[in-house]
Amino acid sequence: KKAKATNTVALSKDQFKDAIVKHLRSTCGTDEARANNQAWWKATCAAVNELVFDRLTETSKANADKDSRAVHYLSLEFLMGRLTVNNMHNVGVFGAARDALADLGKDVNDICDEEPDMALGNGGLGRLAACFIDSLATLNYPAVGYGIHYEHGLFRQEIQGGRQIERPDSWREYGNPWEICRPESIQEVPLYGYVETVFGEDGKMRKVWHAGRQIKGVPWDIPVVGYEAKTVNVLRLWESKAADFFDWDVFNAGGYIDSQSEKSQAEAVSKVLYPNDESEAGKELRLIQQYFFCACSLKDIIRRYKRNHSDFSQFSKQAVIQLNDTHPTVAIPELMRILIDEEGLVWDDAWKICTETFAYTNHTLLPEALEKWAVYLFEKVLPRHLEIIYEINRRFLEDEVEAKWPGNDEMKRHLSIIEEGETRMVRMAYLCVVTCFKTNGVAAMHSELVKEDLFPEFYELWPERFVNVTNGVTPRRWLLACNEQLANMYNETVGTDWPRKLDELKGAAKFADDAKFQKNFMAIKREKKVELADKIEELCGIKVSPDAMFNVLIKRLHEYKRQHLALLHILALYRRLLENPDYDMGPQVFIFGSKAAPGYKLAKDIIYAINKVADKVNNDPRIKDKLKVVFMPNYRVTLAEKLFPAGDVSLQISTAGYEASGTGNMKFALNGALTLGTMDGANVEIREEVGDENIFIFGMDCDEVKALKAAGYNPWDYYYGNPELKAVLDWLETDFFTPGAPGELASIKHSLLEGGDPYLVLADFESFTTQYTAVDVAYRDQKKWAKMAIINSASVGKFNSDRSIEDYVDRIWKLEKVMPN
Ligand code: 26M
Repeated sequence: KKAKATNTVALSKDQFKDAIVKHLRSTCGTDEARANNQAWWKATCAAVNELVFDRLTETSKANADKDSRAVHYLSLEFLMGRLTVNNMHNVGVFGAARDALADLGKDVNDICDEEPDMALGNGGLGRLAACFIDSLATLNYPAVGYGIHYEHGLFRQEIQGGRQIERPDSWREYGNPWEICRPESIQEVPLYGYVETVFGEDGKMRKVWHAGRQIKGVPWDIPVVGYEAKTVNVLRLWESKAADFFDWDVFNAGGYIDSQSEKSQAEAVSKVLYPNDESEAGKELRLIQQYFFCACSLKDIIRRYKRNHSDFSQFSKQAVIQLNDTHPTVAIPELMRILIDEEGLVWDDAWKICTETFAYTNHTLLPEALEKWAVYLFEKVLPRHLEIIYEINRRFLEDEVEAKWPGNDEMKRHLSIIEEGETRMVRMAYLCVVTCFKTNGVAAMHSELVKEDLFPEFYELWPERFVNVTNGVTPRRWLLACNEQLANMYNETVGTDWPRKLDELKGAAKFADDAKFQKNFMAIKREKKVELADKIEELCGIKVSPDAMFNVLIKRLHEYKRQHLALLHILALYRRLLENPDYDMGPQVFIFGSKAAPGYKLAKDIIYAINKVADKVNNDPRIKDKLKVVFMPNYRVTLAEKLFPAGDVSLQISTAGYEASGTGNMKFALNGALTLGTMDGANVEIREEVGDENIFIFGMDCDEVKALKAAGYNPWDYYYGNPELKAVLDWLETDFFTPGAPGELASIKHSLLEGGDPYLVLADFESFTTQYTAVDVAYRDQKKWAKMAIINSASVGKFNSDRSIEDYVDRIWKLEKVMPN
């Protein structure tokens, strides 16, 4: 019997069929006989939208009527992926749509494959925002996501001759059926100019910011559909345009060309997502992007607040604003500016509102990722905001720091929001911690490090401000939609409530030893591996066996994530196989997917090295297909949906203390992969949930990393101390992998030796290879493996992003549900 994947039916198959056919004609201007897949997709979306838009309107009405407190999630990134299948599941018409399309001679997967990814994010931080708004809607909490309507999302990656090439991503070139433009809510945003001090009749001093430019923000709303919920919230994304009144004089005076350049400068603001991840660049346009969307969003929040209130006394009761990392920090001085300069509040009242409204999530401890903006840039672009930041800082240092550490100028220098140096800088994270009523880390271990290592003095000042909220992922996308087979098996085993109450999967753990259950579970895993193997052959021309163990490493490329540790390990296995054709190892496939920031040289070299090693290994008849290496191009949400269900081994191998949480680790475990990882981020909590016997931990823990660094880490000791490690590193310098071009892969070796190996790759190498052998042995006992995989999948209910959201609501947001189901 085939269980249904979704549980409520809002439309019958026949109703859905009629709706699609109607929309082919009325929305797409075609008909069943002439429509291509793109038209079929758009007509299908239009049919779904009939339900979505109704609920959207109902939700907005209910929120307005009840004047409910809402969270405003400010994020420069929302990595949404595709929406069609997700929205069909969430409104409960996936089955009806699939069957309707089948009746019409179309395969639902082919049709939904027409949708481009909405890739308005780099990686973990952006995808987390997408999971969170899904959970907020599912739990019926009033929430708005605010971000930028980038014309181009994260670049599309092509691999040419083994190297990454970046191509522009144009996700809405041919229209996006999910977005609605709201011209009635356009906002104006000032920039540049100067600040004038004026004294009023009453003798009071006021500040007037005379902006040098204005641009306008046009809101586009994307509905966020709660799973089997009444709520449809919105993700409001701002597009920049030239202000209407702009330079019509110049235009009319024959300055058509000049006015066009003003127009293109205004439009540049929302043109493209910055493709950096964990590193900041300090570019003026990026600061303008940050201010642009914060200013638009605050105006929008205040406009809505003013519908029901005549003063600001209730503001912080009605609105909480969550800052997704420091990227939207400029919202703090902007709200101060609005309250003081425009609304006439005094400093203390405005400050109180800010300190009760903003909360901040920290996503990284990496020093190079902590945002700092040059004071001179601020002064140029946002002169009034700089003044406000100075005043916030002055009061903080003279009142709070002075009270706690009297007369300690060194401490004042150390904690100042302004870093004094050759170029004076604004420390955005300090501004957040000084203002926000809560600062949270994203996994238990990370939140401890935020207190102890990142902000120890601030923690001493305000211990109650620091909290943890462990990340999570939405089980709707990351199990229900991407792994229909496993979803159906769980429906039959534990019932159909698990997509909301993921803890219910625990009910399947009692079958972990059951031979039949194991067989079915492993058959599903194999089916997903076959699907992936087909995709690999199609995209990479590499044949891999679904009977091999699939080791998967998918995430942004960064030294701290240590993709090159996996590569050194592959070289070691390759060498062992060459030296001993009978080397005892089951067949292995290593699958990588990763984008490098375009300016990150070593990251790009690592991609090149993976591809060159892959070429050699995959075509070496001596190792008889015992080892395959695959680099899948253009890793993105849609590819991830095929990779997570097919992984046997989830590689989570960052240096302990550097990966704040990780969320891919959760998606793998949920789909029955076993983690081979370090004691880092949420791996620590996954281990707690699945048990030490069902996870493979290797390498130094966070304290050992700190101790080794303190003692003076010398990578050469490991190089000379481990002949296999020396051999694989030396191998990279030869022309073995790059015939005729020795040295092409040498930068990796150099970064690990002369470069000092900042992430201790060499120190963890031996432990990794040893633990890998244990994984290989475990995998070859398929009954034991099945048991461990089932326990993993059944035990990770904690990592439901609904739980994360309930934690945010409890500890920070204090919301109430508005549209109870
Ligand atoms: C900075 C400057 C200019 C342009 C872009 C950036 C930038 C963009 C994204 C900096 C950092 C960005 O993301 C950091 C990130 O994704 N952190 C990850 O957050 C996840 C969700 O909390 C965690 O699971 C990961 O461990 C953490 O690395």
